[in-house]
Amino acid sequence: MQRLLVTGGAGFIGASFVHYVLENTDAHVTVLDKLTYAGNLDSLAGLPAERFEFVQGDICDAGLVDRLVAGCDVVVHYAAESHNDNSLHDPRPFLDTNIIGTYTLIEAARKHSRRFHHISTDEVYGDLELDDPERFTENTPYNPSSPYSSTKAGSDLLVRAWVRSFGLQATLSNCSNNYGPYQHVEKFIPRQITNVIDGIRPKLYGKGENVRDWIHANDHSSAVLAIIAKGRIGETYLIGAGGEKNNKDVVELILKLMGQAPDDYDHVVDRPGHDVRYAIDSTKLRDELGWTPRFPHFDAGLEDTIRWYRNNEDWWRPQKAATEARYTEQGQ
Ligand code: NAD
Ligand code: TDX
Repeated sequence: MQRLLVTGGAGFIGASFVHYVLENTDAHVTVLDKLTYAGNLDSLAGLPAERFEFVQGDICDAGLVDRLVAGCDVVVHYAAESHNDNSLHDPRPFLDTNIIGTYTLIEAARKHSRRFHHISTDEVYGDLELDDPERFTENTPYNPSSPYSSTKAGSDLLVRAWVRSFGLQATLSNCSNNYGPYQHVEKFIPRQITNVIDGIRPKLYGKGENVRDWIHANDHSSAVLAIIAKGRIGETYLIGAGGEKNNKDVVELILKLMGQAPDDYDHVVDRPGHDVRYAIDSTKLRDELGWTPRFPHFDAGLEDTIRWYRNNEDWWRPQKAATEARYTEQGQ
């Protein structure tokens, strides 16, 4: 039985991964999470005690990290400050967690010769024009736009350098935009679903023409497990499910699925430096590791996600008012 140390396991994608691993393998999972505003223990409720342990702590705490890494076989590193809008207002925590936190983990993984998998984002590649026929590949040059994506790019480069200079047994993955249960209400899709539930009109930045390449969080999890099992050390794998949609279409679909008029939303001030389009070419992952998405139908996945937010108001309600108050202050 493998012992996984999952950082950031109380966040959106980390929690989805923990559920996925416990349901689909016999691994033991230890979660290390600081429980920032983005972490929620309720996302990990009801997991089997004999295969799951939660440790509250900071990935920048070298002593704690050293002890936990020593006690595991594989580190799967999700913990991050993850929201672009926050990074534009207060970049400092992004540098601490995304750069120093990653450094702290790879130093421990190097010392104890542990397998390491680094979770990253397609945003490290910058953006594409709307009419660009190309998509991001593993060979696209890094060109991040925001404090968030630049710190993720920095963390990727640290991991690559530790592979090359110190022989760290690491793989990396850069995934497109995730959606599904347990996502914080600050993010686009849950913000709009919970706005509609609350009778608030959805808020679209700028014209709403920006394109994101949506993937269900469970498909991200199955790809990460495939890379941990079969990925080649030192390699990067792009994860995407061919889910390009512009923001306006997504808002209109949410409104339609929730029984509202499709034009019942507001345009608000645009995000500074707003990336125009992300699109992933996941050929390497599919051809080398035989991975395919199991939830490729965005409309059906979105309908399930809407149902989850309707049925789990207790989970998101405590964060909603403060999140909307912050957006209102920002004119968004
Ligand atoms: P999230 O903000 O929902 O969760 C982040 C988690 O990390 C939280 O539980 C938080 O408490 C924890 N954390 C933050 N700082 C910490 C610290 N210093 N020490 C320990 N724990 C800390 O983020 P998410 O959307 O689940 O993203 C998880 C990872 O996936 C990130 O690395 C992100 O860059 C990457 N990613 C996200 C997406 C997406 O669409 N959300 C897409 C591609 C990649
Ligand atoms: O209210 C909103 N209205 C709106 O139009 C919000 C919150 C967002 N948007 C737009 C901005 C983006 O074009 O929707 C799109 C998605 O926004 P976010 O959910 O903030 O995601 P994004 O900035 O694309 O980044 C996400 O995907 C890549 C994650 O937050 C990152 O952690 C991940 O790396």
